[in-house]
Order: sequence, then structure tokens, then C-alpha cells
Amino acid sequence: MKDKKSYYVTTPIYYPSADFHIGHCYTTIIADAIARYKRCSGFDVFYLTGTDEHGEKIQKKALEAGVSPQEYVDKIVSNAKDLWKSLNISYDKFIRTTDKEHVECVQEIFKKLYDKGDIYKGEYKGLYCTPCESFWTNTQLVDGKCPDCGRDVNEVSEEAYFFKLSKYQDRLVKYYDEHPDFIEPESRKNEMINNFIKPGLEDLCVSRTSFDWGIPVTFDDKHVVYVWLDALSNYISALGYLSEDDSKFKKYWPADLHIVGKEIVRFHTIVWPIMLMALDLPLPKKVFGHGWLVIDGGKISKSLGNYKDPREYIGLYGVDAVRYFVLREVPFGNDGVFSEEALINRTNGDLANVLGNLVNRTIGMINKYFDGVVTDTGVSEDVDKELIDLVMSTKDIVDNKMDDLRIADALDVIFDIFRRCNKYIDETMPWVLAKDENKSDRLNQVLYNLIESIRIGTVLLQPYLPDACNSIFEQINSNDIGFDTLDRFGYYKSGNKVGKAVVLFKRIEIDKK
Ligand code: ME8
Repeated sequence: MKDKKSYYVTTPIYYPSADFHIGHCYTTIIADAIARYKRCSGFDVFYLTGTDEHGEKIQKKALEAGVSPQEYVDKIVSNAKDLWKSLNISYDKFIRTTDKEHVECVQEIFKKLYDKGDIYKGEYKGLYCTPCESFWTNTQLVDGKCPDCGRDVNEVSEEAYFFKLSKYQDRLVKYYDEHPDFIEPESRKNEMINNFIKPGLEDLCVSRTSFDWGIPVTFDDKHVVYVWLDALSNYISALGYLSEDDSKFKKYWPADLHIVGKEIVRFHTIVWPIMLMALDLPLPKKVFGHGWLVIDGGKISKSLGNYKDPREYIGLYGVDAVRYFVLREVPFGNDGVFSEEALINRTNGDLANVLGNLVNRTIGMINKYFDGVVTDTGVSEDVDKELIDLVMSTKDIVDNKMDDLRIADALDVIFDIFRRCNKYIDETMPWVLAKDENKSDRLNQVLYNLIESIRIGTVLLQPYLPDACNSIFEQINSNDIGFDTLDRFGYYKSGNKVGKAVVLFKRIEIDKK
């Protein structure tokens, strides 16, 4: 039985590349924020990411580079790991489809499905897009080109194994009907039904003989497994499915959430559930198809030269500025526009002006008026109630937004705390209170309310901006950082001494970028 408190979240496995752009970071940052949020909420989380290393495209690139495919992928996989490290991605496992355990698992899956009669040998005649590793029918082409990338397709004909998707079509539709939350957003479900299921599912080609950089079919070694059956299996091979130690599989499967880009929703909501049905396994609870980050309405593309390596943005503006932009700027399920100027505006506005300034001012005042010691004196006024009510109502709203995967909205709600604190400073005018010795207890209380509100906001913010929040916890000198400290206003220890104020986010001058 699956442990009630476990939570399994995945990103797609990435094609290894030396040219990752900010769009590639999008899925991984969202999944990371969700994984961290669930950990903070007390779940036993398993967060999986990795690389998808087989296929003709990789084989061709290795050939061009004059190395073996294995040497080629070994070298560039480290690029993905380095990028995720620089973005503070807290994955629990990084799977590579060239891992021995994965290879063996896929071989067994293939054999199981063949023995069951769900995979059969046939002849493939079709139109193949090499960059997308996808077969298309004539009717799916757009102006004779691949509908996904717009490039030429080639006619190929070869002996191949097929997976009987058609056999499971009715069961899949029934599953969609009985599990209305399985695909989100709703619009993607309609796309799947109208574009792929209603016209009738065609059986899927699951092996190739024209290249050999893939997992060999054990009982027919001319064939290697075609990439999607190989790639999708990663979500269960990573947990030890069909291996000697399948304890993780028992604990974490079915996945709670697969987060994928909109262009691969069809593989995750048609092919993958049918594979699982054929294997008699439970289906993931949710597939969320997110939109893309676009530049000037179009693709982020190396050939267009319209992006920097994400590590350059991190170097210039800080890791949390990049994380914040990606999490905050893209509306739920839709495309979002990336521009360096928008990144700078978000950083200057929300991060430097609202959050950074608040923490800096508050700590500065506590140091200036009370030598860094802040005391809960109990001298409250009506104006405090409004602040405290807002702060204390935030956790439930954030939980609801996160349940709906509305991450940008969750962040907005958390920032309401910081915006409200800044307003509270204007309302209470600590600098005026400081001039009156009789108001010392009131001044203390105002500063206490501010520091406790900052602490609570920061506890909530840590899944999204872990580095900045660690720095705030240090500055306010508090170890009360767990979600279990959100049930009442007043965990911050009265009489505690704050640390030194440090600039969290420098304002960026646009002309100096
Ligand atoms: O599709 N904006 O790998 P991949 C947002 N190996 N997301 C983007 C993006 C953009 N501009 N560009 C890419 C694959 N992505 C397969 C997956 S899973 C069993 C196999 C996202 O490296 C894309 O939508 O092409 C996808 O979710 C992820 O990057 C990996 O894409």
C-alpha cells in the first residue's frame, strides 16, 4: 500500500544538451517549488528528474562530434546536473535512460507487453520527424512539415514492433471521465480527446531497426526500443519497478504529479496511461501540461540567438530572481513571455522594493532603537489586528492555491504579507514613536509585529526562494522556520536579538545590465 503521506512528483527527462535555455528550467523550477512545499507540509517527497539519452538524434550528434553516443551523453549530462545545482533544484533522484537498472526494466516491460499480445511485429510505413523523434500521418502534417517543429519529415518503411494503443482506447476515455482531475488544465484534456482520441488511436511504433543507439529488444536484437516507450518507463524504473528492491515503487507509485510541457501532454496522457493499463499498474493521479516561456511570441531558440545560458542570468541577478520570475510571471497553464527587462522589473519591484526593503528597514530600526533586541510588550492597537488577521489567513489561501497548482497566485498571496507590512510601517510611523519616550513599549510592539509577520511570510516563501529565505532567517535570527510554526502569531521569541541587515536583492539599473 502507498504511504498516505508520500508525494511523488516528476519532470520530464530532458534530452541532454549543451544549450539549455530558461524555458528548459521552467518545468524543473515549478516541480522544485512544489516538492519543497510538500516537504514543508510534512510529506515524504520523492522528486525525480533526469535525462532521455537514446535515439537517432543523439546518435547523429555523437557521430558529428566523432565520439561514441555513450561518450557524448556522459559529457553533456553533467551540463544538466550543473544547471540544476545552480538553480537549487532539490531532486531526490536523477535518472539517466542509459542507467543499467533502467535498461533492464525497459527490456522487461517490452517483453511483458509482447508476451501479453499488446506488442506485435509489423511493418512501419510513415513520415518521421528526426528532431522530434515522432511519426506523423499525412493528415497531421502542417504544410507538409512536422506539426511540432515545422521541419521536413522523411518517409520511412521498416519492420517494427507496435503497441496496441487502440485496444485500450475505450478504457482510457472511461478513465478520463471517472477522473476529471487527471489532466490539467481542462483545455489540454479537450485537445487530447478532439485531436487524438476521437479520430481513433493508431497503434504506436515502439521499435526501430535503422539505428542502434537504443535499448535492444532482448528477443529480437535487430530492434532497439523506440524512444517514448523507453522514456516514459523512467517514472517507474527510477523507483525500482521489476527490480530486486522495489520498495520505493511500493511506497511512491502511483505518482501524484507529472509536470510536463504542453507539447508532450499527449505522450503522458495517452501512451503512458495505456502502458500502465497494459502492465496492470495504477495510473498517475495528475498530469499537468504547462505552457511555454516564449520570447517575442516565439520559441526560445539557439538558432535565433535570442537567449543567454540561464547561468548567466543567475550570475547577473541571483538564483532567486530567476526562480521568482519563472514562478511568478507565467500564468497558470498558459504561455509566459520572457524578457530580461521583465526579469529586472520583477526583481526590482517585488524582490528589492517590497521584500528586501521591508526586511532591511525593520532590522535597521530594531538595531537603531533597541540595540537589536525586539520585545513583545503587549501594547497593541486596532491597526495591529488588520495586519495579524491578514498574516494568519495566508497559509490556508496558499494551501488552496498550491492544491490547484496556481503557483503564481500563491506567491502573490505571500507577497500580500510583505506589502501589508510596508503599509503598516507607514501607518504606525515608528520614527515618530521613537521620539516619544513614553511610546517605547508601543514601538517595541510595532517592531515585534513586523518581525513576526516577516518570519511567517518567510516560512511560507521558502519553497520558492530557498536562498533568500535562509538569509532572512539568519538576519532575523530565528530557527522557527517550519510550517508547524504557522498556527499562531507569536512564535518569534520575545527578547531575541536580530542579526545584521544584509541587502537581499540589489536594485538593478537597466542601463547597466
Ligand atoms: O520532451 N518553455 O525533452 P525536452 C517551457 N525527452 N518549457 C519548455 C520550453 C520553453 N520554452 N522548452 C522546453 C522531452 N521546455 C522528452 C521528454 S519524458 C518521458 C520525455 C520543456 O528536453 C518541455 O516542455 O525536449 C519539456 O517539459 C521539458 O522542457 C523537456 O523537454
